[in-house]
Amino acid sequence: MIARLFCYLIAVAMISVAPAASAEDGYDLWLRYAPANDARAGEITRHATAIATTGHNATLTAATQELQRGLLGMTHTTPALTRAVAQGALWLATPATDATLPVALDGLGDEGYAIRSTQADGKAVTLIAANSDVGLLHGAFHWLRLAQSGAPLDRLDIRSAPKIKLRLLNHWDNLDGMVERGYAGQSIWDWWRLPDYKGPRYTDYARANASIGINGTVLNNVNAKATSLTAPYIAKAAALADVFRPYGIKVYLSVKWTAPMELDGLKTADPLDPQVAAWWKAKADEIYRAIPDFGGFLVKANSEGQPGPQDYDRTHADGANMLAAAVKPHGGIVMWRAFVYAHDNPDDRAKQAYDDFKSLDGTFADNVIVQVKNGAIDFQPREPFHPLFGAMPKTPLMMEFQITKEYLGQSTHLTYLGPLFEETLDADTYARGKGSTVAEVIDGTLDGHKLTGIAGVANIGVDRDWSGSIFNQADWYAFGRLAWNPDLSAEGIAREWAAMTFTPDPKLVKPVVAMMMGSREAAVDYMTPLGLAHVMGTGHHYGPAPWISDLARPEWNPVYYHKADATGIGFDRTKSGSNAIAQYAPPVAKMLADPKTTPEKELLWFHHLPWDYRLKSGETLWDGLVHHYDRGVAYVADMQKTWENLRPLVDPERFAQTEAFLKIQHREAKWWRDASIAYFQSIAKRPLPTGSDAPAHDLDWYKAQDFPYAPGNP
Ligand code: GCW
Repeated sequence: MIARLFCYLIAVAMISVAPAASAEDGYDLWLRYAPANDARAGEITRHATAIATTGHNATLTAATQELQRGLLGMTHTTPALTRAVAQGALWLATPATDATLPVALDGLGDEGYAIRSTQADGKAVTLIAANSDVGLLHGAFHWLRLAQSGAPLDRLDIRSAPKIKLRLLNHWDNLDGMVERGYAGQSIWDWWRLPDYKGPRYTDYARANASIGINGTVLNNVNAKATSLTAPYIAKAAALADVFRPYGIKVYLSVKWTAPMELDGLKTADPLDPQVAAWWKAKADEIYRAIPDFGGFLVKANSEGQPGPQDYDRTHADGANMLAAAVKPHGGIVMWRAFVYAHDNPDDRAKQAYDDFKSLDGTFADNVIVQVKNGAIDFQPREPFHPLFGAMPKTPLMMEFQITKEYLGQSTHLTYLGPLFEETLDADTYARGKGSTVAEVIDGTLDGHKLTGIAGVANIGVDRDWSGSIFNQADWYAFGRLAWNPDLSAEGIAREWAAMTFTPDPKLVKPVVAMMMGSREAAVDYMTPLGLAHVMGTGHHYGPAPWISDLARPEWNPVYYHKADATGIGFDRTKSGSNAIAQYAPPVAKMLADPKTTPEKELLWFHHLPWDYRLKSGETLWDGLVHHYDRGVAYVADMQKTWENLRPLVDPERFAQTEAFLKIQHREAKWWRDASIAYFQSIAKRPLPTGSDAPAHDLDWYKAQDFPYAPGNP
């Protein structure tokens, strides 16, 4: 009896100390499928009494399994898979499985879908229809998004097709597991144990990406090693391609220009040398034997020390076209990066990519797409759109965004990138008159291109939460959603994400979205207000170091970018300076020629102005600068308060992570503010405006900070 009681007590104790089965560590991303309340669960169940489909293949299985997984999570019941439609069924169909469908599929391409509440055999059903199975998978994820976020499930009539063809992640993952500019731990590619061991995480990666419409992934760093093109590594990439294929995701590789020399002892990598071209053709053939749907190559050439065709007095187009010919017979493409600037070019770094590429317009092969960063320098908290957008009408240009936050607080700052992406996509290039947005350049509508693309440098690593923080997941999510449809709003995307990641309860969604929406501007305020840029610490880019001036190359030094001196601050890119503004279409150039018509948020990017220049607010530039820093810090303090109020609505683990990270962000925002003010004040020699506190330390203290082990630094 006593023994039995003892056992009972142990059992009770175990129950009370065992972690909740639903402990949240972020691994499930936005695919949590958390239990819905009774009313909502009933509603969801009524719209998914069964899953009807007659097709059979890995992609369809992925779709039906995802629906079953989602429904089990949300409603605690698993609908049966049936061949015949039942009342209330989710019906997945393509023209191949069902000759007559009560919905037109034209215009949906091979990745889009329609979702419609309709009748079949006299029964009310929700039809998910597409031209292809991958379209059905995307449709299934859309339906699950509606179900998870509390949206109505009846009277649906949705049609959706991607506006951009290539929607890719770029992994800057090295073969040794280190991720360049990665803040979420080591690479998720376990190269060592591939191809034999394909862990479950690869499938979850594919699910997450397919759920937001990403259809390709470049596995390795653009600072590439030739080794990734050897037979063992091709086999490893092929193993990953096998996992991703059912999810509609293709594999691509970054290549090192001198691979033919390094791997097979060729004497040159000259793109016009027939032996070099033959080597690449044979290499492409070898890759396609292992990966029949291989996507193609991504190339960083003649950039930051990487070799390239210019080493042989050839152009970027010569290089790109030679590689393009190698993959062309297999339907592959070449993505050639325009991120170039040279140590021996004394001209403004912001001008160099345009100067190198503009004249090559029209000379690229038809399976080459030029990949251009959103701005002309390098993923800064804010950059004006890159002048190449709109300037190469005969060449398809693809966008490169950085999802990993090299310059925006790395893993711990909550700085939602949706508004940054949106701002660039919505920017008007005026290239073919008013309304020629960057989005229209990259979705091909402006100049009639069919090959279109957008890439995001991934923020993914082996951390349980994938992205280094729960809120960084939103950047991955937003990138995918905007890649599918660049016209979506960053705010709407944040709403979807917050509802799925936490709860659809408006008591959470509203404040979380409000906090996210202003968070990037806050980072701009405390790091690089009014158009300042690239004042981060050398190498690791973590934290402020606007004083650095002693590095070998001028453009490695923050002082190069802000040009603060006794007379004022900012980079003169007008006629009196580098004249970078002339690279923009005339109406844009005209607007930027005058500080009064330049958007104030980009002021010091284009103009060097006196410290007492009057801002639109009436305050001096110096006072305004200080107020921006103040505002940035205050915003983070407000986010801390908002988050604290949400404690009852968020699970403890994810609450605690964000709480701790906001504390770090607040401390670092203050550090940014104080260090920047201490430094600029030593040059401007003006008092702080009334109400603004003096920096906590003197300038020397900030200069003495050192971060030898900051993550992500190659
Ligand atoms: O932003 C800079 C980074 C480098 C990166 C480079 C690039 C992969 O600091 O780490 O290298 O851009 O985009 O090529």
